[in-house]
Amino acid sequence: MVKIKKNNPKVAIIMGSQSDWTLLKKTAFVLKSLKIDYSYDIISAHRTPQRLYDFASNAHLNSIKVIIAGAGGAAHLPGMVASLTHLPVLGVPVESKALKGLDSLLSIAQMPFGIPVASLAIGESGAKNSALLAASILSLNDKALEKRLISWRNKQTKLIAKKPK
Ligand code: RP5
Repeated sequence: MVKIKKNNPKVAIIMGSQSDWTLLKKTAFVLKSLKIDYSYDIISAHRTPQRLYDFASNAHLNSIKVIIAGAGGAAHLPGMVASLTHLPVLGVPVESKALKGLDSLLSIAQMPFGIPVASLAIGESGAKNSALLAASILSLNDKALEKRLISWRNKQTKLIAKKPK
């Protein structure tokens, strides 16, 4: 059973394999920069199906409000988790060796009607944007976070030069 951490994180980052952590760490970094608590666990749709079931069916009973699920190849993790919870599931397609993540993207994006997964871009942009999207969702009910998110966005805008060097 995946234990939800004692600081009552609102975001759960889950990933199909240890090998996904290099990418999903970037999600964690953005969440941290916005002062959002998160848990992070390896849950494989294929190798640990019971762990997946336990986590997904109990997530709403814990503090979790948004689930970020990263997986590569036959990336069934986000969809299977979404099938077991009504919480929003954000899917991050990990770049695979054989097909550069196109397989991951299609596995995550092509969900049947009734069980939605919000699919992000393949790789780093998707991983980082999943954290920003989670922040947007949480900020609907959290004014302090909303302020931090707006300030993050403003800082980003200021960093963009008007002319290329
Ligand atoms: C998927 O298979 C994982 O999400 C990972 O992206 C991919 C490869 O896993 P490993 O063989 O590196 O464990 O389940």
